[in-house]
Amino acid sequence: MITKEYFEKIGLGSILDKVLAGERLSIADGRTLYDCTDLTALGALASIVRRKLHGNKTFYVLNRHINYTNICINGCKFCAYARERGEDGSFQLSQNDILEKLRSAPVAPREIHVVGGCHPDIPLSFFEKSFIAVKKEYPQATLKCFTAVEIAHFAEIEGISSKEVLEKLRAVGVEMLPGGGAEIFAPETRNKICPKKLDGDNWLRIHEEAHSLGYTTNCTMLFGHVESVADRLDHLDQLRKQQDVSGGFNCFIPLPFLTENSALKIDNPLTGIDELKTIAISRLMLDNIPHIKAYWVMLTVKQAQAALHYGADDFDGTVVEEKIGHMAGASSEQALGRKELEEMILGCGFVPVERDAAFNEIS
Ligand code: V47
Ligand code: SF4
Repeated sequence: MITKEYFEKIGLGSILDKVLAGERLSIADGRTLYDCTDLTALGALASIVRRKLHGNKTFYVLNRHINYTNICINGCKFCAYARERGEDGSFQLSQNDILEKLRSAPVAPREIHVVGGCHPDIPLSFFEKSFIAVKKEYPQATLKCFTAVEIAHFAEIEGISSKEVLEKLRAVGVEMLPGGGAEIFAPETRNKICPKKLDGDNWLRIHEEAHSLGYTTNCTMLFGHVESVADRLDHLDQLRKQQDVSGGFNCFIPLPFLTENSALKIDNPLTGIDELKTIAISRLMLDNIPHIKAYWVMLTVKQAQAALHYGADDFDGTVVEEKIGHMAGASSEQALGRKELEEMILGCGFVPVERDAAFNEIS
């Protein structure tokens, strides 16, 4: 048991007081947490928040990822997934391919997570038609489709506003946006890793528009590349400020940068300790976002299990087939079954709870 005296001794006494009182931590507090070398103490602090919100529960969902194309015009420097049109390894799914992938899932998914590259000419109407067909076959599934980056891309190629894109997608049953594309908001750093991508202000604007139309959305941060600790804290601060205004973020996913197949080379790649530290600090800084996801695909299953003791309360789900992380060199499995997910969560001392896409518990 870590005592108040111990937190005082390691310089975290006032932060402990704030956490116990439910007060917002400042960016300076975030810096103090990053400077702390006692990982166990950070895990204990994050677990106070995690247990206050979710007790002993750890959530998972029966989901299916669909990556519809890897042809992309953005050329982000960290990305090992994207290809040029016609390049070896490029792919583009048809409506039938999408349906066949769903039919081949071992269990009917409750959440269908659709993301891909910014393809120069797949029209929005292709997705409108495809989603109508998907909803007809899987009415119980929530469609969680397209990052804000893809929404902006559709707006551009269709010559309409991002809000109109969101309205059209809502009309065919899309209810959630995944959190990808946020990367790191700080403009100078963002320019170094993804100069052509939608900027941070517009990423946040599109999520605000989605929230105003009744979507719930997720948010992410890609860390462990060329960003500084100040960039990470700025990113978390911008997310929680946006949440104060529009309130629709449900879950934050910290994404550790996988370097193996990436053209972006890093002198000091992330350690497992940096990963857990950032997960714990995310839980502590994001006081108004209910869930923190331990995304086992990028973290590895073992590190995702450890993350449950560092503030994470969600294990994502079955996934079934994933390309973005695996093309970058992820060593994790392609899919996990319900039983495996439950056993992994139980093995860490938590209670597995099946959820739907919106985190409603399924009894
Ligand atoms: O936006 C790309 C990241 C994201 C690499 O909302 C990389 O529930 C690490 O956002 N190393 C897509 N990360 C994945 C994503 C996501 C995943 C699971 C659940 C949810 C959700 C969202 O993957 C991209 C980018 O930030 N990414 N390349 C890489 N080499
Ligand atoms: Fe395209 Fe996304 Fe890869 Fe960037 S991260 S190149 S937007 S697929």
